[in-house]
Amino acid sequence: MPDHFRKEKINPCVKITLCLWLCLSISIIKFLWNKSLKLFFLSIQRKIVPLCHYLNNNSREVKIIHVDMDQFFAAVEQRDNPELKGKPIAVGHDAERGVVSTASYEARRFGVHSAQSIQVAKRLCPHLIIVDPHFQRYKEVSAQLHEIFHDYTDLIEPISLDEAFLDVTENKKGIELGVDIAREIKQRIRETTGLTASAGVSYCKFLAKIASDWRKPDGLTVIHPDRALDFIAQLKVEKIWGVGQKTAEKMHRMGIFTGLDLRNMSLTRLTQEFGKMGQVFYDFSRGIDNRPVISEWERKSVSCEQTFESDISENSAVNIHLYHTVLELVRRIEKNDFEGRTLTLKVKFLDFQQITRSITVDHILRTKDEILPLAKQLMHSVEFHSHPIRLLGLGVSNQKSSTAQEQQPWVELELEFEPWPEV
Ligand code: TTP
Ligand code: MG
Ligand code: MG
Repeated sequence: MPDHFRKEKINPCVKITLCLWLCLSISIIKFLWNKSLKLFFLSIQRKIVPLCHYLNNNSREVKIIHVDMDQFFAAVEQRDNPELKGKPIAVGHDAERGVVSTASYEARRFGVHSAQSIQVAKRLCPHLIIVDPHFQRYKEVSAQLHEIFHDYTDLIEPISLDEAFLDVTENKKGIELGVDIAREIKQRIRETTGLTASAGVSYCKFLAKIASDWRKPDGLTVIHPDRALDFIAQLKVEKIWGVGQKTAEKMHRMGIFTGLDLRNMSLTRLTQEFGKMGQVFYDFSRGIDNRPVISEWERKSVSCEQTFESDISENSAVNIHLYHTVLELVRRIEKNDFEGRTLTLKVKFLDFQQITRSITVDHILRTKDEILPLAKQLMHSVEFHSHPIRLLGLGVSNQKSSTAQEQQPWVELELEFEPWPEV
């Protein structure tokens, strides 16, 4: 046999060295992947995905309609009692601590608005007529609206009783233009309920919502993809989703007044100043909003959570934060018209260890006075003096009625907690 066909025996020492080298190289690649490459690819992905989605949205010509009823509770009251038509009315309980749910447009001219104290409203508008709310009627109208929406699409995301997003890209009637569907829906709402609605049409939720508010009452506004960037450029930042009073003031201090000013800010600066919302503002200012319309989205829970700048372990600090978390939770329960019977406390400690504690009662949890004592009771079971807290969350779930036997105090429960953006 010629020499070059002879198998060369590899020295066992060389074999072991090669194996060791291989293991070491794999470990180094794994380490690098975890530490930096992964972050690098993630950051690229964060930039590319919204862009692709945006382009994809445009090429598919997604059509989203946002419908919102005009002066909803007040309009129902004026419809059902013609004597109230054309008059300044506020819906709410005429009590010392009563709050305005909504005001008719006649009353809004005097500065009366939702969430204002009834007493203040009466001072602003001396002829104001206060009307008790009739929630059953508002719910009935809401059901009628949804019946109409379903004739066009099943991709409906209700936001509140008087408001919903509809994805009509593929609609049941095969109507090509979103604006034609919106016009038809408005017409049918008027015929069926005797009330007016405003609608906005665009290729994403953020713009459709702004559009429905653009020409209230009885408005219909379309923001075409080709016009979106110009439209956003002149938009006051206060109109942008997620920009509340505090954020708007901060933006003004940074010299940001319009969508164009926002677009001129770097992503780094926006995330430095606004945390997670920085990315959202960055995208919105470029007309990018890839949130889908989630059909018949039924909330299984309502929750909120807050991470503290410095960890807390003092009784007084924990009590104050618990109180504020309860207030935020109550606000969200009201906003979502949510009915749940189980309260869950979530606590994350300094070392990132996390626990949840839940308690179920036999009535629906709605008010601060109902929730705060339960939250304190749950907090009582948590040892935090030697174990400082970095995050506190509260959530309400369990919409089904529960009997006394079903009550399971102190059980652990997993809830998807929603972060609590500063708006
Ligand atoms: P909105 O749609 O915010 O307000 P609106 O329909 O009264 O007026 P607009 O024409 O500007 O849309 O809210 C819908 C209903 O939700 C409103 O009629 C009453 C209720 N609501 C409250 O109870 N409290 C509130 O703080 C708000 C904002 C609304
Ligand atoms: Mg409305
Ligand atoms: Mg609304």
